[in-house]
Amino acid sequence: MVEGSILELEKIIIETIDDVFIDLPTRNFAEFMIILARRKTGENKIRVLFEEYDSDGSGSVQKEEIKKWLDQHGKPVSKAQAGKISDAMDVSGDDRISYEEFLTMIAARLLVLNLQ
Ligand SMILES: [Ca+2]
Repeated sequence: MVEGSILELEKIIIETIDDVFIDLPTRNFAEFMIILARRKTGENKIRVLFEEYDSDGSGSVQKEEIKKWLDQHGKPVSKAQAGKISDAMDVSGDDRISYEEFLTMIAARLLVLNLQ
């Protein structure tokens, strides 16, 4: 995906993220991300959230970073669960989540929630 379409996807997400209804509590990872992103302030909530996961600043998120983040934020998961979450987002199969893959997951969930 070229940089322009990533920005386009970001824009669509930011425009719709506050409008969808989510049943609480949710066990859906994408919905949990939407809830967390809503609480962020500033222009780009989604990137701020992604950068929290990317604790080593590499530009992509690995399953160990997902586990570490969830453990630190009161949603502890096993290594296997973190692996499942990561595999679900990892469209390209390179074992790391790019920002584009992260956006794609959130956009897909927003679309489903919008259609309900
Ligand atoms: Ca990383």
